[in-house]
Amino acid sequence: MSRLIVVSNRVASITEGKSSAGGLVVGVLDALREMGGIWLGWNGEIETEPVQLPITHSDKNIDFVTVALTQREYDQYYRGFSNGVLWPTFHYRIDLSRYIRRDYTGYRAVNRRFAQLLTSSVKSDDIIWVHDYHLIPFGQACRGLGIKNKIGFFLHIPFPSPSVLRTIPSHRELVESMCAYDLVGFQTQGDVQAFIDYATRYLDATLNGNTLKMGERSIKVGAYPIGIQPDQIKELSKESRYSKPLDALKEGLQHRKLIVSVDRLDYSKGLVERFDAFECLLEGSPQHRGKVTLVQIAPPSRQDVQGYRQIRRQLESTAGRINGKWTELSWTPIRYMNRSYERTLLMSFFRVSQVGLVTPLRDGMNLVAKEYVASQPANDPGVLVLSEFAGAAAEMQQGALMVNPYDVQGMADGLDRALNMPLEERKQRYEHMMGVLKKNNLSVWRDRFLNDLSP
Ligand code: GDG
Repeated sequence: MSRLIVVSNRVASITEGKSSAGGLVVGVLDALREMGGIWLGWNGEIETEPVQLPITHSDKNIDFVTVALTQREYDQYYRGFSNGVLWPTFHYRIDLSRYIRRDYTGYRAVNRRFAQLLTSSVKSDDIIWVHDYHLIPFGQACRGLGIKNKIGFFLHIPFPSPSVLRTIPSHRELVESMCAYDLVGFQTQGDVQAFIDYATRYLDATLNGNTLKMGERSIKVGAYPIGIQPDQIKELSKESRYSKPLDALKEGLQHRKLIVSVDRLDYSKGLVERFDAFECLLEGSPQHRGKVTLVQIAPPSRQDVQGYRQIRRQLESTAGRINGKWTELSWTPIRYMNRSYERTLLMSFFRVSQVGLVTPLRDGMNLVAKEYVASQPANDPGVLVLSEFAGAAAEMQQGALMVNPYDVQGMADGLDRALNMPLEERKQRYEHMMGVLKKNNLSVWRDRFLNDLSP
């Protein structure tokens, strides 16, 4: 049987307990355990001297091969090009993209460096699975080193329409490099279509079924919506039911209704618009004043990238303004927390809430939307209010209340409807979404991708 080689920007530490690790990590680790293999990537450290040798440690049948980045590699590959150009552009925020040619050069160089790390350990029938936007040219770098194995690439974030993509000066080289893969997977059919549009229009590729032909090369493309492990999440959501933090949350609520939101603090997640929508609800529907609380958990991320500091300040001032205006002696409308919580606790917060509010301006998938639903009690489920621009919308639109995150009034109306939704309708919507989550779970995602890569 073939071994699996997983390549991603960050390699999860094996000390991460199963309950604290996110779904994706668990899914990839399970596949690696089953097939045996290697997980390769950055260890999260920055070294002052270029380090030549990777650090390898093994756990059962998995070798973890990790390297530190130099400060310059970090600045150019990670902070500069990946998070300063690709992330904003692929989320349609070209206003936040800062293209610097040497960052792009550094990005390619780190991709080559990672590929070189593989050359000594790759065996001829290994299957290579590359993850996400940090590593778009990794496959091409492998081909340049003579690696002929099956290599698949999965993009976790949206693939933008060609007119947006073309704002990145090196767009052509970037997408051409994706054609070194045997399979390129996206979260939604919309992303697949955007990729095909670009390849057929600007790279003279032709499409035959689900295969793009470009000169000598054939690339399979497809939508592989990432899933979760709904049964495990349900269990997690019950685990913390007698914990102190959950008690504290309930005590603070004093039987008020709870709307809960959880996102990395990122400008793509639509947090400001969401706070505005909550205020709009208070303004337009006085019956909710003093009766409902929005808990927003937003652990900071990428604080050394410009756009992230900006959104943090903007959110602080928006939350401060709204709370300043509406807070009463016994009620604070928005509880805004810049910190992370244990996974089990998050799921228990979901479970005791009446509404899960997930309103990104753009999102590849959004696993929080799926985790929210899986955490609900079947006999009294909360309502998911979901942005039509989350990848999850493609699968969940029949069960969730769909909103446009650019329409503040529309989101307020959605919240009002969710807070007043009768039990029967909530149950129907929940059952529908649970059906989808069980059918497209995390192992289905992984197995479909790996089977298509190496039938
Ligand atoms: C990218 C794409 C795509 C959040 N806060 C805490 C915490 N989380 C967990 C959530 C969830 C995960 O982090 C976030 O996943 P998302 O999918 O919502 O968003 P991104 O981080 O932007 O992920 C996205 C995903 O890749 C997978 O393909 O869906 O579109 O952008 O699992 O629960 N976990 C803990 N504490 C927190 O405070 N423990």
